[in-house]
Amino acid sequence: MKHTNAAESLDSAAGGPPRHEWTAEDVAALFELPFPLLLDRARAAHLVHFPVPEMQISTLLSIKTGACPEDCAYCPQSVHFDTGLAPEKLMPLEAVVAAAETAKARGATRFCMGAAYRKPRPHEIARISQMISAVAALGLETCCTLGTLDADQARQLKDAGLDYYNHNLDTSERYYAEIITTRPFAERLETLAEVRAAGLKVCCGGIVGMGETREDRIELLRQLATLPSPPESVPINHLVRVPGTPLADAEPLDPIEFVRTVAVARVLMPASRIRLSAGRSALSDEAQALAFYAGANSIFYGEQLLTTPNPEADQDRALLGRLGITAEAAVGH
Ligand code: SAM
Ligand code: DTB
Ligand code: SF4
Repeated sequence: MKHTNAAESLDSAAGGPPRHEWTAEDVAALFELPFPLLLDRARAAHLVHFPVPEMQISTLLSIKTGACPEDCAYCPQSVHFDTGLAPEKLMPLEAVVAAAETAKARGATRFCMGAAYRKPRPHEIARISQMISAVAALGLETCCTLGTLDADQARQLKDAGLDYYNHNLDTSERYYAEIITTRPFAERLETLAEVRAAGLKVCCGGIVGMGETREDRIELLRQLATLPSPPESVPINHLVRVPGTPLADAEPLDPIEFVRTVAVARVLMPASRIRLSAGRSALSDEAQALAFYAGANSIFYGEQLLTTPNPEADQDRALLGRLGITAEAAVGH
């Protein structure tokens, strides 16, 4: 079969170095593989880098909520949409540390602090730097997502002890223009370059189920895999449809297509952690199990994402137990 051969000739799953020069045709050929063959390919890629069935567990905290000036059509925190969300100022240091201690006690190894900013201001960077240092001192990996950063800001966060910076491409460059008008796609690439230059690890992925086409998913994954270095962490979010946002009534993505997206991400970025990110509440245990088999090996753990619900921690513990997947041990600092 033509499409099978095309994809086979492109594989980095055989143990060779990850390749960065994927074309849209290459990526399309992977999507078009019969589902069992795609899973075989993803599984082979996965086992080269992750032979042990372990899940990396992150916990999210919204350290500054709502009233965001951006107009991201999916987001409950944008000031442009009435989602009934109560805005909250930047949290005090002690409250952030208390939340990080709880997350650690529950088994998280990474603590992600998210803020509804377009770009943080100097005094905000100073306060967040204190939070990063305090969370790192607990022995947790640290991650922040604060919007656009310039070179100085990225360096300040690095100096404070930040491990990862999350900044998503969200979707293809073409579809992006229909989803966000207040922040150009190119600015995202610039922020990612500054984050890399500062020596931070990159967490960068996107959202599916926003009414995009498969071509958009292909283009998103191609762009992620061909960044100058692939992101260490790749969150694949399934849109959480929030009433009041323009995407409240978006058609949910077929779970099989969702798993295909995870599997293709795994083949394209074999050494990265692929995170089954927002939207797990809408996926059955079986669909999640299939996504883990297809290469997802990181989740957000805890009842709340930033502003929307996530599966209960007990439910997740039970699911991982049923699947025989253990939690990755803390890395230590
Ligand atoms: N304001 C910063 C920014 O956008 O860069 C950081 C916080 S923002 C909430 C982080 C990411 O959350 C977004 O890039 C988007 O991918 C994801 N996100 C936001 N709302 C979502 C939703 N309803 N469903 C799925 N993912 C969502
Ligand atoms: C990411 O890719 N997903 C997380 C994290 N990065 C910051 C955020 C998901 C947010 C879901 C909507 C909410 O809870 O507000
Ligand atoms: Fe603001 Fe981030 Fe939400 Fe966009 S995704 S509206 S930048 S909080």
